[in-house]
Amino acid sequence: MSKYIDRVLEECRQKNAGEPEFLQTVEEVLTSLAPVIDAHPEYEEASLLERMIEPERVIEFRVTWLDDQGKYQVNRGYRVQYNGALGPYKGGLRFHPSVNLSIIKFLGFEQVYKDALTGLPIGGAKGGSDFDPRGKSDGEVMRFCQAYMTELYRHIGQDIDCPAGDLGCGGREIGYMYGQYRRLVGASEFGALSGKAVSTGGSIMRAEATGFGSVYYLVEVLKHEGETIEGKRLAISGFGNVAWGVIRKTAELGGKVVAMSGPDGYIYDPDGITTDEKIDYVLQMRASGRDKVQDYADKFGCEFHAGEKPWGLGSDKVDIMMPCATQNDVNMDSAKKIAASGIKYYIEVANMPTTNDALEFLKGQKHMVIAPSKAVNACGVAVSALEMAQNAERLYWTAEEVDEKMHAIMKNIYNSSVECAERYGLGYDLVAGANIAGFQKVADAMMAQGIF
Ligand code: 2IT
Repeated sequence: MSKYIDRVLEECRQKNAGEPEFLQTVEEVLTSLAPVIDAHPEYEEASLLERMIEPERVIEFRVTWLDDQGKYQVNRGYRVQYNGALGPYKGGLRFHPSVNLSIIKFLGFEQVYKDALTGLPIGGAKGGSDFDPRGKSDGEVMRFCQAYMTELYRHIGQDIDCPAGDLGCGGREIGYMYGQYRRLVGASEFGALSGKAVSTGGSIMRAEATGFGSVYYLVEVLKHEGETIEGKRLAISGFGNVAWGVIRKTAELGGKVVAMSGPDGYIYDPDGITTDEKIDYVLQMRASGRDKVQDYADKFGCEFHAGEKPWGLGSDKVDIMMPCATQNDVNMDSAKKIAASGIKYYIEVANMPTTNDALEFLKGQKHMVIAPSKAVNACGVAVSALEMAQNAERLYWTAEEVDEKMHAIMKNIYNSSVECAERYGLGYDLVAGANIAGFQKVADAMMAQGIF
């Protein structure tokens, strides 16, 4: 590996010792860039990697709100404006008790290269709070969102930074935040937030985009192997918005999700989650706030495996595994089970769902095809950028128009990843290919813009 990368990684470890998730993603991305760095000595002269791993700006703030008992509650808010070389900062807000600076920096770093892969004019950012939306009343969520935006509004704007949702932050939260933003700036500036309701400047298909786009990417992977999604059986983790999109699009294209997990275990439904009733029930389970996937097994009378993940299922039951929950869902133990199961396709969907050792191990399995989340899940942010475009021209596009663009963007991400890996002699390596394709776009823009 390039000495330059080694040196930058070592400095990064020293400077950010308490940030394991952030170090994990920096290591994963930088180690895959060796052939590009070797081919471009000018990057080292320009200290490009040192600049890329340092966020342009980190904003941390107090969020004080009143709960239903009239008590003051204090949370910590973040916005990391990571890299604006390609356009206004863009990326979601995560509301979850696990949120800390390491998690927001890891998500922000990933977002820079994901956003670059979409080919759209957006930089990368991420934000959020350690606020836990579970068990909160609607009024409490609204007051939290208003308090969060009361600080954040001065840092964002349609040409500056456009946040959207992530875990724990969906249409309802974006609506409350947009309302507060509009009151504070005194203008209808739709492009300052994406993931809005279609009635107030949102793009049709934004809610479906991440899950649908992941399946469009999967279709390209299968095509490369001379296969189609018809009849394929999927195991996924998670049952949030992204999982729901994967389930729906897979069913529409003739495949079926047969296993799905939550914090309590996983369900196995050999008939698949394919009917409208079952697919809608996934949404209801999420909205209930119970966080229990067992409810599905109880309702539809299928197997439930308490305390287990679906990664141990064999190739007699599953063809494709797609982690759709959260980071580090698949560790070395799970990866060994996945490799031993005989399944061929491991398609990451959630941001960084695989630990670095597990990812390396899976990449080493010659019978498997591995696809990385920053390419697979990029359609969510891509449709957010399309929402910004619609807002800028004060028009709404039809579902067909948006879907056509989604298809084209995902095909282009897949193709450019394949091309980049081949160009640097790496063969069919979708993981390194995506990192290189994203990196190259950001690197070109940064080099062109001079020192900053
Ligand atoms: O991880 C992601 O790409 C997102 N949370 C979506 C970001 C966005 O700006 O739509």
